[in-house]
Amino acid sequence: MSKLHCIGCGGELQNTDETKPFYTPKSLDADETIYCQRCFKMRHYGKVIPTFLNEQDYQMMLDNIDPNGLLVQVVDIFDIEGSLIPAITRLATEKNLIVVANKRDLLPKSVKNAKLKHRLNAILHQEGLKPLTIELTSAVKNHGIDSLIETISKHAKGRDVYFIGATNVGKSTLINHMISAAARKKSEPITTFFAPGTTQGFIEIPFDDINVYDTPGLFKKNHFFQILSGDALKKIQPRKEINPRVYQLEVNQTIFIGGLVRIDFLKGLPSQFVFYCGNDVPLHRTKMINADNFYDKHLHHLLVPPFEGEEPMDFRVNQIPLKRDTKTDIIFPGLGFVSVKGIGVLRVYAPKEITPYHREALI
Ligand SMILES: Nc1nc2c(ncn2[C@@H]2O[C@H](COP(=O)(O)OP(=O)(O)OP(=O)(O)O)[C@@H](O)[C@H]2O)c(=O)[nH]1
Ligand SMILES: [Mg+2]
Repeated sequence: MSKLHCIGCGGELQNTDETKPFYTPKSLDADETIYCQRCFKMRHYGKVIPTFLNEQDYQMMLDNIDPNGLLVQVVDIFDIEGSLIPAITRLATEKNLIVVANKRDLLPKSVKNAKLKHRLNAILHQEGLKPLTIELTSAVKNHGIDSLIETISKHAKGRDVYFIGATNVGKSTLINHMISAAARKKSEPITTFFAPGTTQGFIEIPFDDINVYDTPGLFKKNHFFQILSGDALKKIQPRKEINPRVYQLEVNQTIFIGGLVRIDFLKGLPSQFVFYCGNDVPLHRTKMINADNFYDKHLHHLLVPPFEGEEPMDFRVNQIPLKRDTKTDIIFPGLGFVSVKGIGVLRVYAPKEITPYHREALI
C-alpha cells in the first residue's frame, strides 16, 4: 500500500501511536484527505506544537530534491541573511534559483520596490547567490503572487519546483495563495502557523503541468524564536506595516528595545537611528549613566517583553562599528533592525543566544 501523507504538513501518517508524530485516529484506507492530529489541533485550536528538523535531517531532505529541479528559495525580508542556509547556497546555481523576498507588507510602502530589489541583489551576491531573478511578495496581502506564478512558469521549463528556505518565512502561505490566485482546485489548504516548524515533509501540489513541492523549513538558531514563546513572541512579531521610529541620539545615550536589547551610543556625532520593529514593541531612551537603574526599575513594566514572571534576558555585549558615508543596519533576527546614519561605535546588549549582525542599510 502506498504511504499516506498528511495534507497539512506532509508528514507520513500513522494511526497506531498517539504519542508519535503524524498520528491520526482515522483509518488510513479512507478515501479522503487527512490531516494529522497535530495539524488538526493547530488549525482548529491555534495550539503551538512546533517540531523541528535538525541540520542533518534538513540535509537529508535536500538530498531528496531532484538535482534538475528549480529552487524557489523564500527569505524573510526582515532577516535576509539569517534566512539563508549554507546547504541551499551550495545547491544553488545561476540556472536553478529564484529568490522570493516575502513579508514585503511589513516594510513601509514608501520604500520603492526597485530599490529593495537592487539592495537585495547586492546582499545575495555577497552571500554567494546569483539568482535568475528576485521576486518581492507579500503572501498575506496577496502582493506579487501573479508575478511569482509567471516567473515560475517561465523558468520551470518542465522541471519540478521546490519551495525551500528557513522555517516560518512563509513558504506554505505563498503556495496556498498561488493556488487560490490561479483558482486551482485544492480543497484543503496546507497548514501555516505563526510559530516555526509547521511543514514536516514534502507536499506535492500539481500546478498546471508543473509539480510544485512545499518543504519543511530549517529552524533558525540565531532568532528570537529560540528564546521567546507565547505572548512575548506574539508581541514582537510585526503583523502589519511597520512605522519606522526615528530617534536623534547623542553620544552617551542609551535606547532599549523592550527588555530584549540595549543599545549604548559610545562614540560618534549626533546621529539618526531609525527603528524597524513591530509597532507594539516599546522603545525607551535614557542617559547611558542611568541605563542600569532604568532597566532594573522598568523591566517587566515599561520594558516588555519579557513579561512579569518571565526570566530577564541573559545579556552578552557586542561592539558594532559604524562606518563613514554609509548607513548601517544592525539586525536582531526576529525582532527587527535599526538603521544608523553616521560614524561611531555602538555597544549592543543582546540575549546571549542571539548574535546581532550588521550590513550596509537595506532601505
Ligand atoms: N506579515 C506577513 N506574514 C506572513 C507572510 N507570509 C507568511 N506570513 C506569516 O508567517 C507565518 C509562517 O508562515 P508559513 O507559511 O507557515 O511559513 P513556512 O515557511 O511554511 O514555515 P515552516 O513550514 O515552519 O517551514 C504565518 O504566521 C504566516 O501568516 C507575509 O507575506 N507577510
Ligand atoms: Mg510550511
